[in-house]
Amino acid sequence: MSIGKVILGAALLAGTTTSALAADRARATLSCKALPSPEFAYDCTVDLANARTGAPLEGATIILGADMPSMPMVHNVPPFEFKAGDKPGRYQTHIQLDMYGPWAIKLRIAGPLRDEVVAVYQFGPEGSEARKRGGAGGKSEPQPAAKPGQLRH
Ligand SMILES: [Cu+2]
Repeated sequence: MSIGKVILGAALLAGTTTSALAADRARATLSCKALPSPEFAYDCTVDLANARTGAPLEGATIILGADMPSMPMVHNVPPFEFKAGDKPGRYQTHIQLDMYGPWAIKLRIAGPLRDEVVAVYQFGPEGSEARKRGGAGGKSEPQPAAKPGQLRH
């Protein structure tokens, strides 16, 4: 029994899996605007499309989860569900964070297709801004070191 055969088999399987998923991915564009009050509340819109065809995805369920990659286990933000917005493929919700800074936003999508999209956005007094992905887990971004007992909220 050759190791070569096993590796080839694994490579073929990986290739098949990748292309099958690629046909079914969603493209989600998130944009959040700060609400006048309360603090750290945002009105968020997602434009959802089939990544392969570009067609808007209607009738989807989208659940948003938020966490701070720089502060694991510190925040406990509940999930928020989007409702249909004012045009095909557009969804809308209000979310409540508890501080400004970089948030990893996870969108769990179900309905016409199933997908999970995660991206880091910088949330500030105006709204959200997509962050450029630098290496693994955004480690290239300078972050103030979080010392125990000195987390600022
Ligand atoms: Cu935090």
